[in-house]
Parts: sequence; C-alpha cells; structure tokens
Amino acid sequence: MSHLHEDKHWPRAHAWLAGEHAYSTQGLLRVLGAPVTLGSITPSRCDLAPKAIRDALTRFSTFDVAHGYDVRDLLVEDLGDLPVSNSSVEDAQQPIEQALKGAIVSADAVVVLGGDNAITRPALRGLHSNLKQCGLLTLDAHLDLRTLEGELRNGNPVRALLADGLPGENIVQIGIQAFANSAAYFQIAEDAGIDIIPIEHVAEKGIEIIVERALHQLARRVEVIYVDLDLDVMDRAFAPATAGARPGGLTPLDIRRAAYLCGAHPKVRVMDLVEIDPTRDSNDMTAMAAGACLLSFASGLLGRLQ
Ligand SMILES: [Mn+2]
Repeated sequence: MSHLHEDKHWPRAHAWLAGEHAYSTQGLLRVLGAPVTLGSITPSRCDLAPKAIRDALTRFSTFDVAHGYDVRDLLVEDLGDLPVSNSSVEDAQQPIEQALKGAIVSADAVVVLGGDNAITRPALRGLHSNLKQCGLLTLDAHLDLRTLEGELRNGNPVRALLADGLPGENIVQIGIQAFANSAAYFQIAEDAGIDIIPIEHVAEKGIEIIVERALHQLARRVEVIYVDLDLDVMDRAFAPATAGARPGGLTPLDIRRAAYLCGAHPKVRVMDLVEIDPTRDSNDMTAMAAGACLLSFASGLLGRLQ
C-alpha cells in the first residue's frame, strides 16, 4: 500500500484488521472468510469478496465519530479464508460449521465474510448446538426459502435451517422486497411463523427502530442471535456488486446503522456479509459498504463492552 499517503495520526482500518491496535484493548472480534461462490443461482465470483472487503478497509479510518469509539481499542483476529472457493455448497458445509465452532470460542463475536448466501446455513449451525436457542435476523431483499428439491444454493439457506429444526418464530427478516419473492415462498414463511418486515415498513419506521425491535423480540426467545447481512438489501443504485438488489432498497447508511446496533447487542454473536461479486462492482461501492458495516459492527461491540 505504498501508494497511499501515510499519516501516523490517521490510522487505517486495514492495518487494524491486520493486527495493529491500541496499547490496551478490550474484547475479541474474529473475522473469517468463507469464499463460497458455487451456491449462486446467478453465476458469481463471490469468492473474491473477502479480499475486496479487506482491501476496502484501506480507505477507512478506525474512528467512529457518532459513537466516539476507535476500533483500535478492540482486539481483532483475522483468521483468513477457508479453502472453499471451489467447493460445492454441500462440501463447504462441514468446514464452515467447524470453523465457526472454533472461531466463536472465547470471542465476543465473529464476522464472516462471504461468499454467497449459501454460507449462512453452516455458519449458523456452527454457532450453537441447539438451534432452538438460536435466533436469525436477516437483512435481505429475499426470503431465501426456495425449495430444497435439488441442491443447497444461495436461495434456500433459511429453508434448509427450518428443515434442520430452527423454529420459524426464531427468525425475523428485514427488508424483503416486492416482486423479488413469490407468494408460494411467502406462504412458507407465514406457516413457519417467520416475522417478515417488508422494505416499505422499514421506510416508514426507520431502520433503527425496526432492528432494535427485532433484536429485542429475538432476545426474549433465544440465547444467541445470528445476523445475515445480504448486501442485496440495499437499493440497486448502491449495490451493483450484488445480483439480487432491487430498486427501492436500503441505503449504505441504513445498513451501517443496523450493523452498529447488532454489534452492540449482547446476544448477537455472528454477522455475515454476503452476495458481493467484486467483478460486478462499480467504484468499489458495494465492497466499501460492506467494509463500513464490519467497522460499525466492531464499534457497536465496543459499545456493548463498556
Ligand atoms: Mn440472500
């Protein structure tokens, strides 16, 4: 990164992720890459996303002005990427589940860098042995409840988790888009007791109230919460690197605020960032939005630890 102007008074977020931190630190955040790409219904290069997100952090500082936290006060350990970029989703299940089981031990939280949305099922399964004690909060344009006839894909991780025994009442889905889901799959959600919050409701109430309510609702039922942040929940204008984003979605600021609140909540143990194909990105805007969410989650975690 020698082309970047270096200023010792302006520490960069990529250096923090690489291990540079304040003299004394609090807590532990682990970061794990899961570059699965073969689950994508639209052929993708989501395997390139972990590197694109890490690279995007060269453009960010470590200081969150709004909350007064510097993420350099939080210890972070980057575990690197799992060797799953050429694996089928089926073959990637075990390595991702096992890696999550290891990563969560003695860490306050883990951020998983996808990869396509197929990583959410094994990552959540690695979080807790009893799915009845797990909550799932998705920020996603899609229900991800497609049929399990055929293969595990990025379109059916939530359906697979229901089949695994995750109770529908333990799932809240925020940002679901019109004309991006079918009536048949919406009926599956209804029958399972999943709480669906369409994008229109988020626009009306504001993202912070919606996320706070969802976390509160889940926290009453479960011990741990998994957050699946599919970047396609953003407006298509902000998320060119995702195949599935629709016109009329969330802004980068909305998802960053959501990530802060998730980081701050004591029961949130994992957040994933999925569906970025850097070869489709424009001006790195989707990768930068994801990088900002990683940093805001870390800032929220500092808030949690105070
Ligand atoms: Mn999704």
